[in-house]
Amino acid sequence: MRRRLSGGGQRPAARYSALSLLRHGLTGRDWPPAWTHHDLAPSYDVVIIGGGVHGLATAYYLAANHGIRNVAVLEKSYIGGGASGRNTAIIRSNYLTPEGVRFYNRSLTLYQRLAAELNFNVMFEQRGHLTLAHNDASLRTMRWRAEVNKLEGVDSEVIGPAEIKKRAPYLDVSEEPRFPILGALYHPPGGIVRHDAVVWGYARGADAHGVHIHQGTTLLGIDVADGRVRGVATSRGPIATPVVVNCTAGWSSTVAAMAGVELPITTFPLQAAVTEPVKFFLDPVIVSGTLHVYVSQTARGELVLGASVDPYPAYSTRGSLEFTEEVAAHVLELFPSLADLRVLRQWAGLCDMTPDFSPILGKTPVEGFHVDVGWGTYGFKAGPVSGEAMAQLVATGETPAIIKTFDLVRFEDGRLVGEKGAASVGH
Ligand code: PYC
Repeated sequence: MRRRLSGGGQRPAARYSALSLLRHGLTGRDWPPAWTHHDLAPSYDVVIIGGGVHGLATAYYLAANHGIRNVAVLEKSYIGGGASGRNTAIIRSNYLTPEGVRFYNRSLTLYQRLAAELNFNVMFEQRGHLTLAHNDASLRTMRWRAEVNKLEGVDSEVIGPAEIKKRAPYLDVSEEPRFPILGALYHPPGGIVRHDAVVWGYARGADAHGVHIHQGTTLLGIDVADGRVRGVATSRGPIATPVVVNCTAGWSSTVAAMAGVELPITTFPLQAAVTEPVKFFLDPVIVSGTLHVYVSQTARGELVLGASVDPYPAYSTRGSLEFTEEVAAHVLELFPSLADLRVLRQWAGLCDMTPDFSPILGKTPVEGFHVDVGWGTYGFKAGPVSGEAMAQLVATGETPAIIKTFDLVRFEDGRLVGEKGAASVGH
């Protein structure tokens, strides 16, 4: 049975004692819901489309930072069921452009304090991040990134094979591989987070502040009249609202088209896989752009493996044998001793790629219709900063400085923010 949380803005966690946690954990009974079910209200001050990390963070910061609580988050499936639950949860801020570094670093700072802010363990482990260079061109880009990072106060440096070996002893740094490792961009603050926990933490926090989270609610249309948003049509009925924030991934251009806004986005699947768990041996996240692969080890011991986006635009979230074969071959070039490890699962998420590999954030030509989209393969790490900035935009009507450069009109003005060089892998 679903129960309404009492106490208005009271945080649900405050109602647990250590003893009740133990009782719930052992019996599995009577867990109070972390967020509540609501009927659809006829109107909201703000409607957010997409119940992933971006949508829920925006809702949370609207309520927590600006006192705007009459907010609905519409999610057509279950929260975190889209790109937020399908990424490899890598957090880092070692980007290439000063704007990108500043932006992602604010997110990393928010991630560092997120567990305390939400009173929810998001399991952020800052175990370091190594981007390997296998040729002179990559080494040059790593040096470039390291210098931009340092200028922005971000801890990043290029290290050689001996230092790499100390940080990841099982990596093959010998001369033997087809692509020997010449060096790496080492980024100590980088790491991994538990993506479900981030989504659930924001959802619980937003709910405790009075936000309505509507799962199983599909957006059918956006009502625009005289150049401004009036409301939305949903599978559960219409809602009147002056503000709609598009926080979707995969369907961002479809949603924008409902408001008559065209986005320069192409959608590609990005696959990932997880192996059986093994004893802990890998501290940092390892990325190789040349081999198109990234590897991290979870607290449970599984290896999480990822690669480039699929080579064709699609909306499929199915895995492919080509991916498994390629990712396995490339991981084994880096870690030959993993040859007997079994892949347990693979999946795909959808990535909305923009021409410059930077997101699109802010206002659109339709008044009241805002976008937080175009994340390509960088979305999850940007959830907190995007939520914070989009909430500020909605609350004040002013675009915050930290996202100004990522506006939609940059594609008309030719002000691209090229971040392809900071991709985990070549896309
Ligand atoms: O940008 O760190 C990243 C990343 C990892 C997987 C996909 N993108």
